[in-house]
Amino acid sequence: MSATIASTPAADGYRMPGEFEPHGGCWMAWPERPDNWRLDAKPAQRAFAAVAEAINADEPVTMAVSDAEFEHCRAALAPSVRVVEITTDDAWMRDIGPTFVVDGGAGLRGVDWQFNAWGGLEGGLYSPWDHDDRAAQKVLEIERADRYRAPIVLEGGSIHVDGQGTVLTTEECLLNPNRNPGLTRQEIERVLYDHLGAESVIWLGRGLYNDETDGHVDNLACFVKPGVVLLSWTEDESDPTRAIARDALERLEHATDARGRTLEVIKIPAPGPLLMTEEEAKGVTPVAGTMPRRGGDRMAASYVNFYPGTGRIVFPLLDERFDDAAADVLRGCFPGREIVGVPAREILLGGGNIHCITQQVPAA
Ligand code: KQY
Repeated sequence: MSATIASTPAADGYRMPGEFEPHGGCWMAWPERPDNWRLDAKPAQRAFAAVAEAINADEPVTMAVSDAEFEHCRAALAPSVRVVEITTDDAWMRDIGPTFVVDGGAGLRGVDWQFNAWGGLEGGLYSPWDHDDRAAQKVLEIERADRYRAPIVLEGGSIHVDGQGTVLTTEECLLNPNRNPGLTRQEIERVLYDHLGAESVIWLGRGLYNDETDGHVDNLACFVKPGVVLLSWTEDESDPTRAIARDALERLEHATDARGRTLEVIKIPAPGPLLMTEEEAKGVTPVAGTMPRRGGDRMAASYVNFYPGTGRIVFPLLDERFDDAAADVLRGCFPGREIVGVPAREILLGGGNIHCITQQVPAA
């Protein structure tokens, strides 16, 4: 049973914890749509299964899947991964799942944001998206967690929090007219405060170059603990991502968090540039109204797009030239946690990465 509550998490004493805090589990969704995942999604399914297994060794994973794919998905995953039927339009649980909030005791509830497929009919990635918009409510039913239906369009990948009152986000996404055109920056901040139990927003500018989400922060920067931000970084002056990263660094260096701290910024190398090959693009079945895939397209690749499990960090292996260096940075950020890399190019080809396809349930 999950009730819909008319108040807000902050009014009820709930807050979104930092993702680096302990978890009770993790949700994912099974990829299927052939207009986003090449070769009928078979390579992506293998990649999702590897991510699920890597996380499930540390904390319990639940996989949402359609009825059509149920048996195949069930057979592809270890019995200890829970598989449940939930219809979705694609497989981005970060963006369609609930943002869980806790009260510091046993209370666990969820914020169900409105979802419009990253921009609705103004540059969104597919239509319709109504199954995705109902997914968070279904997850909350299964978790027996009460639900707040938020008054704005927002995807989970567009925010990070430090769990101590600070939200990190980008102007490119949250102020984009294709999300909440009637709302001012201050009105959006108010909704974030009310629904995340926060008091302060640090606004970065643009997200990664060519990120089809309109610049989700989860590809650019994240908190690794209160007061410390990890930033995707390149020294390559010819890469358009360079100016984006420099602007983010400057904003972070001048920011203070909700507790009045200045931030320590740790840089993690960006992979690539990584381009989609002709063969990869050809494997996607084009459908009018969905994001076209072309050989040579620059992909928005980042090691910041990892899953911080309670005991292990599951991060994307993307580029042999940088994978080890990225692992070393993550090891320094999360002492005592195992650092586990999973091949993730097939997830990247669909437009996101490991953080985008996962949603943590905080320990309550
Ligand atoms: O990165 C994400 N959070 C979602 C990416 C969606 C891509 C759809 N093709």
